[in-house]
Amino acid sequence: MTELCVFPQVIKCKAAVIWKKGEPISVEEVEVSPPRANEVRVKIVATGICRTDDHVLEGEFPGIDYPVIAGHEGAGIVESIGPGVTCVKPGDKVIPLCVPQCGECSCFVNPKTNFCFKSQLYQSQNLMPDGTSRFTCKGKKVHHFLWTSTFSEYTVMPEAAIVRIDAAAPLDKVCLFGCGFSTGFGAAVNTAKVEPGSSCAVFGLGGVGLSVVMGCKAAGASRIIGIDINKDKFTKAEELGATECINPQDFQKPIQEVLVEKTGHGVDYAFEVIGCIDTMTAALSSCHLAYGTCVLVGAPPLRSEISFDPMLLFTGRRWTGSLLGGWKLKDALPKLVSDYMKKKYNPDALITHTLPFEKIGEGFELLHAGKSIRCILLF
Ligand code: PAD
Ligand code: ZN
Repeated sequence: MTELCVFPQVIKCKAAVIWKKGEPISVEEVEVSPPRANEVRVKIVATGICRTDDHVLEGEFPGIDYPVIAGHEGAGIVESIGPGVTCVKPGDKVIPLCVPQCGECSCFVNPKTNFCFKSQLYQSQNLMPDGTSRFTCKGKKVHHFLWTSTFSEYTVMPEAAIVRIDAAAPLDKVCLFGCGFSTGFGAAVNTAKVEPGSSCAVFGLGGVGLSVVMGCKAAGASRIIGIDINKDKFTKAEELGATECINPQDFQKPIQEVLVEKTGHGVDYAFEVIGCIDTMTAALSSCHLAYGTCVLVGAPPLRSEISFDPMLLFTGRRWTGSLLGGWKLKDALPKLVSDYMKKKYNPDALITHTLPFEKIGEGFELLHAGKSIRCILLF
């Protein structure tokens, strides 16, 4: 083991490869090269399935070259480190960061944002920073995704994209801090800065939307209206803090008109957590005309455009987006996890299914059928 840490070798392990967009995900044996300078190799223990991974599967995520290993909501243990790595050591429990903190770019130094110009979301190459990949399968190069690629038992990332967490943290639960929970909760408390007594509308009650509900509740919102076309999501939404839930299909008129009628002049905060153009404009229109804020959380469909009446903004509504809940993840995640250990948050409520990694295909079927909130895969 000591030798392995000093002279890391290529590791063969299982991973789910997406060979081409639109093709089913395929569990394969892959080779994972050792970490190079300033890189870390991690043994993933648990990973969630997020709708964003499905966007990669469907070819709806921007800047993806195939074949690729998706997965970005994972937690694991450092297996080996490359030269120059100081932030973690073998044996540390870690969470890979889908938005890194490079420590250098203009966003890093600006407290107003958690964006990073070194992130794969900005530099649309799904390879390591030196332009190469650490993954091969059947003799072919396989691409990384967001530098996380948690659908592989072993994965490599730059040290900017990893953070150590509490050694006692249960990895099969805190993997949700890698994306879903942090994204939704942070969209409410960081991006929108929901205030006590305010009214909120949450469009989409999946794992991320339910985390927005939890964030609105924690911030003291007095009215939290959940909106979904799948009524099966309502019970959990109400358990987690929604004060009422509605299905747009139950109304003759557009959902924004229903919400404006229900609240007088519209909600203080609306969140779009679906990733659909129509609900993005509906969410904006359902905000208070003078001081409502609409936060886009759902990932926009590839090459989509929105047209809307600018009067919607002219009267004072604000429209913004939230990436990973606005958290500077390297700084925020260890604290979020330690607060979880103190039972301050309950992301466990999002976990509806736990499956062995080999059943990843079943996990995606559950998501497509609207039966799961979060399905955790265990290696
Ligand atoms: P999910 O598929 O589990 O949940 C989406 C929910 O929306 C489901 O309950 C659907 O029934 C519901 N829905 C679908 N269409 C409609 C409609 N027209 N009206 C009302 N409800 C509808 O997804 P998720 O919670 O994992 O992710 C939600 C989105 O957030 C998705 O686009 C994902 O890519 C994005 C995301 N963004 C970030 C970020 O950093 N901004 C991070 C993680 C996920
Ligand atoms: Zn995600």
